[in-house]
Amino acid sequence: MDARNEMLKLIRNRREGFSLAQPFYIDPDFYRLDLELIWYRDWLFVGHDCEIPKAGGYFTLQVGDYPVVVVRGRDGEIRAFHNSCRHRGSRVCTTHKGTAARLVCPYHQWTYDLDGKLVFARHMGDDFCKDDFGLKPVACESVAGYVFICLADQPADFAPFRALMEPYFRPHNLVDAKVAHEATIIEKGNWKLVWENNRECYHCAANHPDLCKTYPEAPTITGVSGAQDDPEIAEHWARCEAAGLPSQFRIDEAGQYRATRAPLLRDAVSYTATGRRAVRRNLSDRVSAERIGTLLLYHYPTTWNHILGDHAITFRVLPLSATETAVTTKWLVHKDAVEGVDYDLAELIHVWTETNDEDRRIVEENAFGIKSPAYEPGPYSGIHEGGVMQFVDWYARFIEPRLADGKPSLR
Ligand code: 3BY
Ligand code: FES
Ligand code: FE
Repeated sequence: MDARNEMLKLIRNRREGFSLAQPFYIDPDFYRLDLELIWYRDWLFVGHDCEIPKAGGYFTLQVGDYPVVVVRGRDGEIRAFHNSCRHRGSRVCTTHKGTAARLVCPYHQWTYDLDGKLVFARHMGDDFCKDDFGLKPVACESVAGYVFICLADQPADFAPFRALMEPYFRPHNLVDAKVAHEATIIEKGNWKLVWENNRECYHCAANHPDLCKTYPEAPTITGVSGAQDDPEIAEHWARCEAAGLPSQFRIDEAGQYRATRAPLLRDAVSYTATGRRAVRRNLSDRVSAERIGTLLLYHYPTTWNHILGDHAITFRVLPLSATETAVTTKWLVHKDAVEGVDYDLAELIHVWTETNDEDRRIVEENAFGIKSPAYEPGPYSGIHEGGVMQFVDWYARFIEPRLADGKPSLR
């Protein structure tokens, strides 16, 4: 049976409330299907506007087989292109990030303007038409300081996500922030294991000693419910909303993204050992850091986020293979906050550097055990792992119709 039929069968026969069958976490053919049916079709968070504040600023990334470059044009617009030269296909931008007046291919120096137009190609003859060989565009949207791309020819409508997310994020002024630090770790586990781990705090008390000083392990915070089960959360939302900060739990119909604000323990302001702020200057001049807790956003399959009053921590997930996933974390502070004066970098990044490493170990042990021929799907906790079930349900519901839609997939 080919992988597509096998996957469809396993999705249709899966036991709800149980983890997925082994091939979803280890099989290279299932991984290709994830790439084709999810990663190459949906909106993906790639980075922040503030990372490329000036014309000519760019960053690159790799999504499966696709190298992509994201660049700010002279008109201030952020655009994305396939990072593959229209001459013979070389990668045009070869560094992780940079600044350039024009994008010059290192192979034979074909030169592209920041809007992708080919402006220079040496010795191509009189009948060569440069207009036919611009860089291929990739759909690109920017919302409240977050840049998303979509590799599909016909991307899904981005407007509903924008409408949900923007009011929550706009007050925090991330467009005007700066990245104080970024770190990428490779986790030896399938991207879905990274997400399953992220969507519960059942593991927190035993694994995250530093995070647990300020982040509540209550399933009402990480999971899918909220105020109806937890009066403290209801009170928190009411207070923040009265201060002009949208806070209630909102999730889209398909369950692909949600935003909500959550209180931290003992009114902590930041993820530090004491709960006191890590950055003296607030992220946004319009938002106090006191008693606003953390603004949580996830958008499957690429990002989860914590926005505090003094800084923000954003996460980007990119799959590398069936059994490897890159997680990039960025710590954002006010653009005028000064390291060593307004914040101590080691203190700022401590909790999430540790937490990420703790999560990496958990995910890798999970992946290790799942490889055993003795593995079989196990039951999620109805009390603590509602968020994980929600993720797996989203995945199954998202991929099933695309699998069923019949096109042959594997080369
Ligand atoms: O980053 C997070 O939000 C998740 C939630 C619980 C634990 N984990 C760190
Ligand atoms: Fe880019 Fe030749 S491949 S200039
Ligand atoms: Fe964790």
